[in-house]
Amino acid sequence: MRIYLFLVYFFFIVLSLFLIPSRSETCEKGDSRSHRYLLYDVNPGEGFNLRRDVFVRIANLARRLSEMDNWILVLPPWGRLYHWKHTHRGEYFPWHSFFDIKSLSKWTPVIEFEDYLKAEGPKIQEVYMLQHYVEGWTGEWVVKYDRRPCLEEHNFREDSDGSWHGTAWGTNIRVGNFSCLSIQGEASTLIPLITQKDETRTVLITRAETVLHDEYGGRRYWAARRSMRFAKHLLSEAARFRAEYLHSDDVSDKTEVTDDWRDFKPKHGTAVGGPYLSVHLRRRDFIYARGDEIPSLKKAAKQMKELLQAKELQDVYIATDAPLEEYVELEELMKPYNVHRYDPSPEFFDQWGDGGVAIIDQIICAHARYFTGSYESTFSFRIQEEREIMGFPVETTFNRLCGKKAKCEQPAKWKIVY
Ligand code: GFB
Repeated sequence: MRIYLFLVYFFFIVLSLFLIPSRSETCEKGDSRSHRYLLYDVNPGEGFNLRRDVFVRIANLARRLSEMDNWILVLPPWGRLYHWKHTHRGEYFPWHSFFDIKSLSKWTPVIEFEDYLKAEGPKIQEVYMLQHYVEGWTGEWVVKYDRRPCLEEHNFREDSDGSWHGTAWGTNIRVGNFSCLSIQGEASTLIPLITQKDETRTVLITRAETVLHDEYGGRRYWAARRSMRFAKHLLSEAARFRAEYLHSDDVSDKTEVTDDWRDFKPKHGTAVGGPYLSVHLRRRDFIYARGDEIPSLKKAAKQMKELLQAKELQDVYIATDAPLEEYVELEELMKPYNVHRYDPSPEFFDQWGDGGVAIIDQIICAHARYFTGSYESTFSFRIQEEREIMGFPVETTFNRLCGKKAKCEQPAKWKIVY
């Protein structure tokens, strides 16, 4: 009898293992009303690659929230940025235009803004616009935030019933509460505020660049960064160019990656790179903003030639925002070496815009045997990170062109950690 009871008990235990869904299954298949959404935005004046850095900060906040409850990060569409002169006002690129959404979701659950609108409609319960303290940092560093009068203009207006309305990424939205928040702290400093009311399911943080990284250069920083893989259509267009003009492919360059970034942890020195030098030469506003640190075209060409000679290479790929006439001048100065740049077809440009071209430039620079960038450019920093992720020797990555200043400090080596 005892044996019989034991067998019945055992049968029910095994059955329950099959019938009770796992936590991840309940999250994925759960009613969307049980989801909570974190939206964020960045100061309109910030460029593409600082925005990518802010994503890492907020992805790590979202990850912490998703460990506590069913939070999903909503990806802010890419509109016309200051440098994106070919992108029309009112035109928005969803994240899958540039990045691999599945890959991002392996770090923290994400959805596009258009899918948020489908799930929730054009409304958000709480909007916080972040700002610094008007009095600046006083005394020693303490982590804090306070609701304060707004220091800057914003596009949210209060209605007679105490609710608000405004626009987000070209969509009119209704807002429950809007407030300005002076903050001194990291992204996770916002957790108590975001989670303070159980009934709050949708929160938008604007000016998200105001908060710092929780651990810049740490494991979580790199995990979020590694999840930021480029969209496959951009990777294959860059691969086509590399094969056609630079004798470069992932097998011979030793830059093959696994499908899932979580399994990919190469050692420094694994990647070799294609037989070309790559250069990110930032021009335009940098000539005024970082004058002494940005070389003249002549000085840039001299440094590139020295590198080509030292590395015994014949080809240089130049990623630059320089106007065409400057690039033509550079080609002349670089003779007899072969100079390459990515010149998008009108179809490519129509479909993926300035952002698509910037990413193709970054992918090609990231796969070179040796890379050198521009002083304090976030465009160059993201290329350096890409090379760290692929396992290039450190000395082939953290380099920059020198300007007219005699002292030319090379970039800090932010090495990958797993
Ligand atoms: O990416 P980003 O923030 O880097 O801004 P910085 C530079 C923008 O210029 C990119 C274009 O998004 C591109 O649209 N750009 C720059 C390039 N270099 C290249 C290139 O090699 N190829 C292509 N295709 N496009 C910050 C600005 O720039 O510099 C700030 O974001 C401010 O607004 C600051 O101006 C001084 O960090 O280089």
